[in-house]
Amino acid sequence: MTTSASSQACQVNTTCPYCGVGCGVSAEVTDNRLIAVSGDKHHPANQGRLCVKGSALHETTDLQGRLLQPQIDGQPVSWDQAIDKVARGFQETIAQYGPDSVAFYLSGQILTEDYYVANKLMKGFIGSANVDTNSRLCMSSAVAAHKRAFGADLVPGCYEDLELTDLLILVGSNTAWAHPVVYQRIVAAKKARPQMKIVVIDPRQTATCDIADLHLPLKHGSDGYLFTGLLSYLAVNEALDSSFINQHTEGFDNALQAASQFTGSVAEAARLCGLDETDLETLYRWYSETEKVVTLFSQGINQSSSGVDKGNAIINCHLATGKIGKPGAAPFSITGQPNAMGGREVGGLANQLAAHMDFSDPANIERVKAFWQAPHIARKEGLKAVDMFQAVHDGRIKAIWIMGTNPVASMPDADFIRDALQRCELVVVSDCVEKTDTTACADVLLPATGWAEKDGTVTNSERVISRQKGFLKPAGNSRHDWQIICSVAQAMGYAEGFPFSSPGEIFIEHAALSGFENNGKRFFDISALAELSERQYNEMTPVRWPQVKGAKTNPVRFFSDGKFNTPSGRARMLPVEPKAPLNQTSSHYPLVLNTGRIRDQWHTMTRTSKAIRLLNHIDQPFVDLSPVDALQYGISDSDLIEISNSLGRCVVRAKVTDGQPAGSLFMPIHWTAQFTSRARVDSLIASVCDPIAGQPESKHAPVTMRKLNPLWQGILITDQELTDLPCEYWCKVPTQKGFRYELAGLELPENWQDWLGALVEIGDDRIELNSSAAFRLATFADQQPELLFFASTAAVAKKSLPNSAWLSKQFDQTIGSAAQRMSLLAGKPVDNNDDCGAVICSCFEVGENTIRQAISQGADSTDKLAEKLKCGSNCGSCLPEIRALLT
Ligand SMILES: Nc1nc2c(c(=O)[nH]1)N[C@H]1C(S)=C(S)[C@@H](COP(=O)(O)OP(=O)(O)OC[C@H]3O[C@@H](n4cnc5c(=O)[nH]c(N)nc54)[C@H](O)[C@@H]3O)O[C@H]1N2
Ligand SMILES: Nc1nc2c(c(=O)[nH]1)N[C@H]1C(S)=C(S)[C@@H](COP(=O)(O)OP(=O)(O)OC[C@H]3O[C@@H](n4cnc5c(=O)[nH]c(N)nc54)[C@H](O)[C@@H]3O)O[C@H]1N2
Ligand code: SF4
Ligand SMILES: [Mo]
Repeated sequence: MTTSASSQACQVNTTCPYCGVGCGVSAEVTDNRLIAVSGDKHHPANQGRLCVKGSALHETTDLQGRLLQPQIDGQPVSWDQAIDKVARGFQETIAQYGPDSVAFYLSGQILTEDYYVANKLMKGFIGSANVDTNSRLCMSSAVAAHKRAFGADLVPGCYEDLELTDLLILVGSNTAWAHPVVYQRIVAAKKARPQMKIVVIDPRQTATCDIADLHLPLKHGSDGYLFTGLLSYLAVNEALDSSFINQHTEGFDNALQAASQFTGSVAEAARLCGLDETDLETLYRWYSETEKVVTLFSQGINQSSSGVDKGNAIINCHLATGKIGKPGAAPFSITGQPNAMGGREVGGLANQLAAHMDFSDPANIERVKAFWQAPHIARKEGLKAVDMFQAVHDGRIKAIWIMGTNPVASMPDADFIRDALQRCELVVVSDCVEKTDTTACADVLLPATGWAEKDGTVTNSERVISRQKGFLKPAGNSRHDWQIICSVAQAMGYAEGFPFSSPGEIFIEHAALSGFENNGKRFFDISALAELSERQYNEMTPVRWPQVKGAKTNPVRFFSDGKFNTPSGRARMLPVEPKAPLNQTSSHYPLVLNTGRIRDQWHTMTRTSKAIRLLNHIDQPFVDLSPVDALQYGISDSDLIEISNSLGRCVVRAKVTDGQPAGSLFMPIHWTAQFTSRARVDSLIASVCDPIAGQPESKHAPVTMRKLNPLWQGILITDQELTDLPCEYWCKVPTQKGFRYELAGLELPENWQDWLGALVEIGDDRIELNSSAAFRLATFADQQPELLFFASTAAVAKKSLPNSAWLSKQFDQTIGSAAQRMSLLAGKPVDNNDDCGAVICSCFEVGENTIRQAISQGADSTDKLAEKLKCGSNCGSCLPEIRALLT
């Protein structure tokens, strides 16, 4: 931390709390306020870059909506009361029903130190392994594939490999939107070495395809066939590395036999994947001809009922060709959350014990027990997320503590999850936000400090451990997650195991455990960091593990020496029998629903929705569908669409796009009941899981759709935060000074004013316009708009409703003159050039119309557009869309 002489201003180096790229952030702080952020030039992950979400961090740290005080049954209480309630609740449940009647459900977004104490409390002191995390929904297939192949959950490579490689295969990963800074690094590498080939494997044509030499839009869930097909091809075409196979692997024959049995020829593999044979052969040929290959995979692989096998099918190909452990050559599972890796290192999954030790070896259990001096060590695996909530639903688990995750929105069969929590005797939720779909089900709410307030470490996708720094005071009465857990542990009588007074003390114990009786047996070893003083911990710069005590050097890449973390030291190749997704389409549910992320929002939007400009890019829940399906179902752009199956029903806007294959829909995961009437996408996802990993098949749900025919549509802008509006569709969009609600109804209100009056107070200083087809009303206080309401019957809505972005701007302005008032009521800008269109570049708020205009005036490249409008020149996330406009 460097403090300037003049005031309280200082610069703090910390880490971004969003994705697993793990970018270093320089925060400029003055008087306990975060003024600005920039990329940390010295951080190895981003070298100064930030994406649009990272660049907007300083717009998300205000206290609006924060949970600031503990609550029991909705009433504010003191910390002592809250801790006592949780500790007694857990103790009494355990006393009556045993340790497996309680559970913790954690998150890849809490810090390593938080994770460590939660895991220690449950597995060493309560005596159950019912600790699972949202990483189950995210990384557990990759974890299991790593353990099967390498003997431990090890990511062999690092980001540099993505730049050094000659063939980069991005499979089931929309890197451009989900890992934007890694994507920027890839774009720069491709620019410097255009001969480097990039292949995207994804049923949809995503923004990531923008830089691809080849896009393979395979059939949903068919990746297993693609990679067993590749292994067969490599064998047939003599592209194997026999000496690597012989010296460093086992199981090759079985793996190849299975591959040949299911996908013996390119033609067969192409047929099973629904791909053009020539295209598939191109990929196979490139793979066999290229020494340096990286296969980067993400949720399109992991979130599958056979995700572990898919991971191993990918790894098999790298092992069979020796393309691993070398610069520019590796299978690369990229992590989603900022600290899913840290959680995995701690052992915070129900089938792990601690520090890369699991329950399969009794010696592990004794070792951890001795190290922790644990009074009640867990001796068997606990319940994985889906099974855990099933047990909550049927009453086997009676008390659950949820920390840093929003399962009522993000778990499959989300309505069942809500139901489970409503039945549960004791639901404790730690969150930094007061109102979420999950906090709504809590008996006890514990206010956690948020990013900028909390202190500890996170590990990113390339095994780099970085410090997150608490540079703002804890908001209200919030406390750090590790502190809350330690207080509960102490109140349960376990003070001796939880004596920690700082995250540094916890980290040092975690580091020591990783080295305890290790002697090279466990590759996860950060024992050198157990020597850090409190000061060194606080000043720690990013460091990649392993960090073995006494080692002269620590490897950047694993397996460079051909040694794996298995008993034989060899990597295991697995026989993979590819499988289709478990739930198939039918005549009732003929469409496949695919789900995932958008560029500017983070998960359930509790934080990113605070940065207004992040809602400029996409502000409402939507479904992407192909022009073919649009025609067949009679759907046009922005129509209101109902997507449903036997589990649930969602209502969203249609987006017709060429990038979407026929028969397949795509919905974002972000919108919850806090933001819209009905778009929790997980209410449509069945809880079918991979049998080994327990990871749900979140990318594949058979559904049907129909167009809804609203009788009216409207826009309401007010400073009041509303939910459950009385109409078929509403969507809340935070604006600078209030909230805009996009509305649509299937029934026409008898009287607009009454309808509105039931929701909000209507002031006296008002202007209005009332006709049979439209109703408009604006109220003012001191020349400031207080309420804006525009509603029209469907027949005229398209023409008569004003542009939402323009109307939002009016709400934030002084409307002084009569002319301005009339223009507002007319719903039209005085100057028509005011409409810049949908925002493309969120960093500089540049709209589509502005960009189109500049293009027509001769700015015919992204560089020229950047020079003229600055668009695309900061984080670069919007470059794919700008390029699309240029063509
Ligand atoms: N902006 C933003 N970034 C994020 C997040 C966020 O919420 N917002 N979340 C973070 C987290 S936790 C995670 S886990 C990562 C996820 O990062 P990604 O996995 O890259 O993101 P997703 O959008 O979930 O899915 C990736 C792609 O998988 C494709 N896919 C679906 N089915 C299949 C299939 O059968 N085969 C193949 N090959 N592809 C398929 C989808 O079409 C989608 O384009 O993103 C992280 N980054
Ligand atoms: N259909 C479908 N479902 C999916 C996915 C998909 O692709 N498709 N993706 C899955 C994946 S990969 C993931 S990772 C999950 C993500 O899903 P969730 O984890 O449920 O989503 P978040 O919104 O990140 O939830 C984090 C919560 O923790 C709070 N929080 C933030 N920081 C802290 C903190 O420091 N301490 C505490 N105590 N609370 C904090 C936030 O306010 C928020 O309420 O969704 C999964 N669900
Ligand atoms: S890529 Fe963006 S969201 Fe991910 S860590 Fe970097 S700045 Fe944060
Ligand atoms: Mo994730």
